[in-house]
Amino acid sequence: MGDDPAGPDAGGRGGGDPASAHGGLIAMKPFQTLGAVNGMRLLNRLCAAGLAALIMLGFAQAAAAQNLIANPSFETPTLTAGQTTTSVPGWTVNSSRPSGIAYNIPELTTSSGNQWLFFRREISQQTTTIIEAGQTYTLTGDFGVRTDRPFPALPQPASLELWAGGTAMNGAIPGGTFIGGTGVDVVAGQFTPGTFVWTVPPGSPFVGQLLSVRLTPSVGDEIAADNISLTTPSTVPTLSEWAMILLGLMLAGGAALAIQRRRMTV
Ligand SMILES: [Ca+2]
Repeated sequence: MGDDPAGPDAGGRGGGDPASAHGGLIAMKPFQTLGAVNGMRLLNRLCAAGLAALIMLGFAQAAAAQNLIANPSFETPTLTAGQTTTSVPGWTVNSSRPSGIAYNIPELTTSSGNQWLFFRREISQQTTTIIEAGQTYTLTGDFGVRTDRPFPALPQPASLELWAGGTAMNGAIPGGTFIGGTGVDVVAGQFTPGTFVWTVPPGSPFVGQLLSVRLTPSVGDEIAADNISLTTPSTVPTLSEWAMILLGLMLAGGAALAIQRRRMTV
């Protein structure tokens, strides 16, 4: 028994000081493994949080970009180079003079997409948006004219208008009320933007009515329009606010990982 080399050693471990170097090393292994596992879990959670934030950022961008106008850039129907059409889906057209959609030409390149509207009389569209009390509506659009279709004098104004109520038909909005708009001085060979902003005042009689948009050329000659937009302010955080949230997540994650690594090396 006494010459068993394993006896005294085994007895020493079993009855030894738990704070000895040997015992301490045995105790550190599970601690380090647990720390690494916790670190990985923390990292996974941070990655999941970052992914969720990115997804929400995508939703925020989509919400901020929502346009209340149908066929706003006149990209429907899809044309090819050299084609034109008198079909303008989503809009009503005064057809007493030809209007329609054209594909880009050297004399005028669109400000959005590959196609733009040409019109010689007014066109209109009734949206599905019901006017809300206190809401702000921003109407924008680009107007131009081909370099080979000179007016007697340029620039000429085109009108971008916001209407309430009534019914859009034949380029007009009979029964509706003109809310306001902006004139855009059209020049040859390029599109010029115009903007009209309307905040519904307290007690407005238009609350509950449908919003409509009308585009009107000034002198009955051919004017081009493109990139019509009607939007309301987004209620989700802005891109800069989301960037701050992501930055905060990254800083918090970095600090947490640094603390975890420090604990593992102690
Ligand atoms: Ca377009």
